[in-house]
Amino acid sequence: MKVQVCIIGGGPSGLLLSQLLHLQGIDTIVLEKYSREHVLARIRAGVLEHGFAKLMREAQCGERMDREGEIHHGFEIAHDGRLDRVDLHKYSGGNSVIVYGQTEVTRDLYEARDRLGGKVVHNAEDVTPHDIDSGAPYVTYRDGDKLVRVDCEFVIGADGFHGVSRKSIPNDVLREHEKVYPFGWLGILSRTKPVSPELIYVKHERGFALCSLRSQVLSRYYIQVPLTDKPEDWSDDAFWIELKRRLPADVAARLVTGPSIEKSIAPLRSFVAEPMRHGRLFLAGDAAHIVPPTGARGLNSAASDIYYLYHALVGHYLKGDDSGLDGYSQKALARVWKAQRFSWWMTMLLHRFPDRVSYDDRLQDTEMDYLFSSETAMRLVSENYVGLPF
Ligand code: FAS
Ligand code: PHB
Repeated sequence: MKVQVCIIGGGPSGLLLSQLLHLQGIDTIVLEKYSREHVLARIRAGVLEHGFAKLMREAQCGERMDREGEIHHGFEIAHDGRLDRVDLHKYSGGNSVIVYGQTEVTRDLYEARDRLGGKVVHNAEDVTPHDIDSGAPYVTYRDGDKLVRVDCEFVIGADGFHGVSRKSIPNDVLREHEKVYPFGWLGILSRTKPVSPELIYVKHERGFALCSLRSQVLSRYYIQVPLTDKPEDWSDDAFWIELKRRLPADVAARLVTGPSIEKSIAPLRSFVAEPMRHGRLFLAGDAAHIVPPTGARGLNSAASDIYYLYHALVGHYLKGDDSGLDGYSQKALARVWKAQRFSWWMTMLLHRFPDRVSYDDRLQDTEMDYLFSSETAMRLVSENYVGLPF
């Protein structure tokens, strides 16, 4: 089989790029390790930057997002028993975010690929890129006992943190930068009315918490837990009791609790792999970078990679211009590192670090005081949260 662009990974990054390129007449195939059901069973991101939403609309996948997603003009931070609001709309020059789950984004992308007759292969085993530093790369995968070869001109590694693509870059070329945080997020999904119309990030002496949502009947909550905890260590009741202890009293009093329909613990890490290109292989999304979810930058960092790759490949195929491809890694990393910085800053501001000293506590208090007493600080947080320009 021969295509122009072979995309490894059928998550949001791979699907969005495949859809955008297809609409420009560029032939792609997506090779996904798991079944569609498996991919769609994942509960992940919840907040979309306005740039991501724009890209979904350009990919003809934004209709349900615009119908069912919620536009949020701000969020709140609970600290020292009180709530303060970050007015995103006012301090970002009129921008906002859309609250719409990654699961639904991925579902919309799969359905759009189906509508266009896009080639998406599920249960592709042992996907392996070959000759990526030649002009004729190819990718093999196993379909049961059959070995399939896909000849292509470019390979896109959109296969997430645990994928094969990043590992295909030679060790003497690849540089990895990582910071692992000494705690995780225990998250639950419950068919309950959200405690607040906007997100509430919580800084508390017992640990971080987050009140989020997927709709007005589906709530998403998180609490910071030690890395040694497992989801089965936490009954629903124990989770609700702990969440209430971290919320301001008036918020806790109106919290609607109910059975969890999903419960998981996500470790927190900051990670960047450089460069994001080697020969004809280009990395995008979690294959190249990971952020702690505190700043809601994970999925949104993938969006700018896809935007740059989309325009670079259109430049190559439709205009004979390779400047986008040649400049991709540097341009993508410049924005990736800004998202890393913001996610690290939000994580340092809001979490209780096991090895903290009193100086750290006072620094957190000072950061919080500065944020809510300075319009400049508010603009800085707002422009990062709604998404820096692509
Ligand atoms: P993905 O990991 O989503 O997709 C990669 C795809 O490649 C997967 O479908 C995988 O099955 C496939 N794959 C892997 N190896 C393969 C191989 N060898 N061959 C073929 N296919 C292969 N971000 C936020 O903004 N907010 C959050 O709250 C948040 N929570 C998260 C919770 C968890 C547990 C995780 C893991 C991530 C979370 N993220 C969050 C980040 C997440 O949303 C990612 O940024 C987003 O999934 C990135 O999308 P992709 O780059 O497509 O990677
Ligand atoms: C979520 O709704 O899952 C979510 C929202 C904002 C974050 C992290 C997670 O910063």
